[in-house]
Amino acid sequence: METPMEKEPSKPEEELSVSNVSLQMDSAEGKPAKRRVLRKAHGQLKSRKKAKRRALWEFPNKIILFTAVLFVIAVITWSLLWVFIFRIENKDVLYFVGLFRLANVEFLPEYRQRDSKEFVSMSENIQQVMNRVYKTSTFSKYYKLSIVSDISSNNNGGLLVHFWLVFVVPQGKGQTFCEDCISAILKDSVQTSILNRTSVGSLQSLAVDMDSFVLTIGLRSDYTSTTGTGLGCAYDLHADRLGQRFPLDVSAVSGICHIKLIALLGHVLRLTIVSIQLTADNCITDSLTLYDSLMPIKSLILYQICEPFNESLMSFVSTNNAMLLTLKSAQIKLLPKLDGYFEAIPQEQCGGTISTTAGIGFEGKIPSPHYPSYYPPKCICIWSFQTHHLRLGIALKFQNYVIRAKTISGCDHGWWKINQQMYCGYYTDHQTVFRIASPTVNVEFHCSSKLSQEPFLAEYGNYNISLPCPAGHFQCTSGICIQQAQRCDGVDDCFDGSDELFCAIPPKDCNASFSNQHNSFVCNGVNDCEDGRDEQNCTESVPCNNNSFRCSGNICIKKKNAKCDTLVDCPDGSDERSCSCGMKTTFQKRIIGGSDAEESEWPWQVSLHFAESAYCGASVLSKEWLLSAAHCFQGDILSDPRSWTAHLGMHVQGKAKFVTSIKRIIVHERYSNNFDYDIALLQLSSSWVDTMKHFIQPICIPPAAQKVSSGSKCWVTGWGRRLEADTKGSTILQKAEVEIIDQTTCYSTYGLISPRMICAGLISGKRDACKGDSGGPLSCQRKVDGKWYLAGIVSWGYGCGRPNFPGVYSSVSNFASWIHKHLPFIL
Ligand code: 4AZ
Repeated sequence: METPMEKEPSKPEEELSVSNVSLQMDSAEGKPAKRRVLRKAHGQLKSRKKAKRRALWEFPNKIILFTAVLFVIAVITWSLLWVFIFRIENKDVLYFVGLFRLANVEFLPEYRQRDSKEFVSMSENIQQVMNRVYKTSTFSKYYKLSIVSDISSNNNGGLLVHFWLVFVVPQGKGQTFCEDCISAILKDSVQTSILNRTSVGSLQSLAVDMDSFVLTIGLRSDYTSTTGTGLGCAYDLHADRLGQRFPLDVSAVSGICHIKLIALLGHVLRLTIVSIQLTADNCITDSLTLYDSLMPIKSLILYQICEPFNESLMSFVSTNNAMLLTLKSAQIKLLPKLDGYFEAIPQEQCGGTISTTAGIGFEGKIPSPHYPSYYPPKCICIWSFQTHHLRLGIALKFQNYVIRAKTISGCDHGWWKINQQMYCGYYTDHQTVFRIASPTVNVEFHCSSKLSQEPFLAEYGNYNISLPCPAGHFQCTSGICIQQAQRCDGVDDCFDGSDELFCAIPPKDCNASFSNQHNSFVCNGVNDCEDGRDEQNCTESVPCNNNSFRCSGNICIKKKNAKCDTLVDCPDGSDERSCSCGMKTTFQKRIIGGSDAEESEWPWQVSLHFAESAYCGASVLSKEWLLSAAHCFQGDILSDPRSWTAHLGMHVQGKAKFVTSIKRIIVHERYSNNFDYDIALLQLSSSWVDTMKHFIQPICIPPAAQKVSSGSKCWVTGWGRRLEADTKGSTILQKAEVEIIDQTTCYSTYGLISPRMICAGLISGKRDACKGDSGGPLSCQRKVDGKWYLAGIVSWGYGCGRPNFPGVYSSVSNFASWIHKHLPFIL
């Protein structure tokens, strides 16, 4: 290797390039060479050094040096940024909020003041105990602090301690911090008292009521405003006099308002909402949430309102002497406004002993707890009835509720124990009668939902056990009695379809006069005659009677079945307002890793047959429209609507209650064979009619802003293959509960996940959609109103039920405006 020092000094440009300098200095093998150079160039060294220094500052070297300096500065800045900013941002802060009851401490009014010495000393004591517990736990290195945010009185004695726990965890480690794990640590530290075998344990010297312990994950915004560490609007309001209504007129001044309501000790709170203005259509950014505690504890939500209303009063009752309202809004210009009042009311005992009179008929009423308010969770009412004769039983008549035998799926709207038999309660849109054929009847009602529930009022009375309905009457499945003449007249007089079952429908005669023909034919919203004569003259104003429909504004139109037939018949459109979706009817008599569905359990499920074979699934949106996956109709042959039939109200494959051909297929204009925009609307050639409503129901379309959160549970249904290796689909409709998987995890599996796709399944595999399920529904139930909505459409996936490869669905909320553009009347 030739070294630069061996070159003539007369060529300084070559010699003094930066690379040459570095070669001279760094080369270990260059040592003998260096010596040689030193020997050779001995007398020239001084002058060369000078030349070198001069040359170093010449223009090209200046640039190189400048670049090197810049590079060093950039490296240092990056390291500092990484240490001080990114490393901090790569951490998540998790907030947990909870409460427990201290049984051995009496409440002092001073505890209401956070700066009082009583509050400070009690909270410091509790915080120290919690610090000790979490600092010695497996989560010690993530534990940051605990804060006692409130100490309040409690109707059952002792006091309630409300607290926050804060953990700082590296990003992605959050999953290990489940609510149950964090609460188990504190609970385990409380040694259950063995001596008196009560559920009171001791946390150091504090007697903690273990049954009172609740803890859930909380929001940062709630943490900052309830601990006074951030901005936000907060009120503490007291109902400290009985029989007085305290007005509530709140406008949120910033994104979130916390309003604590506290009643006189020994009483509960009733909040009445007169009106509420909320602007957006999703519960995350805009909502009024009522909590059954002083802190925003998720598991103690009583009710959540996410839409504006000012039509009728709604009132809610707490189970203790406190309630928290949070009013949230994303809007800056239009702040939410709440108008109502609250009051302290006595705790109510429901139930009683009732001896009926000798006569037949309804004679009294039993209400839900705190009627007409929404009834709170955790209640038991026991009524004991005694009739005067062995031949008389007890009948209970409800306007909006039905009692049915308990099934394996839980009772979410109250459960009933009637003469040792278990039943579930459900809300309906019609009257029902429940009869107990015994002169001695014991009725227990248990509130079973965590949320407040709509009130009910049951009328009770005697009935003749051997003749439940008067002579000349028919007993519907709903229990109500209708006149025999109303059977098989094409009108659902029972409201459950039972009077129209097993009826021979007279042939339709398009040439005869329509005045005395069967009701399911004339003015039913479907053109049964080719020229549509059966649907003409249906909407003219007529006198209101049994054969007309009453629009709002007291106008009656000739078309009897105008309500919710997706055709606007009333001049003011009132016949198409408040139509239901996402409701499972009361008339209820493969998928991988699923089980057989019950008949009518998924009334929006459709099987699409191509050339007479089951090919895809779909969901009912209205009497005339279905929603499915675009890829089912890919290519010239599959895109021809004439090759398809839709099978609705079906349980066993091939045995549908209603079959029709397809009139039109609307595939999303951006669908291009890669599963993105995998959505299509199908128009039916003929509509299903109201008498089928017990088997066929539309599902709700989620609003654009309603995103289904990861971890929530939904159901996928279909007649597709039950195993990846199967060669044909299932005969009975299958259902499987699947979990929504977060977008990042799914993306890390597939990579190809667009914002219009959501993933669901189990990380362990096993529960999934498979071939033949495509186009079918991923149905989720909304907590607020119990309605079912279509979160996804079965689209694709790698195999079926494989571990780490969840099913991929089209995210329906992303297509809300596309669907509404085509079907403006859909809910
Ligand atoms: C299909 O071919 C299909 N595991 C649907 C869903 C999935 C796989 C295949 C997801 O219809």
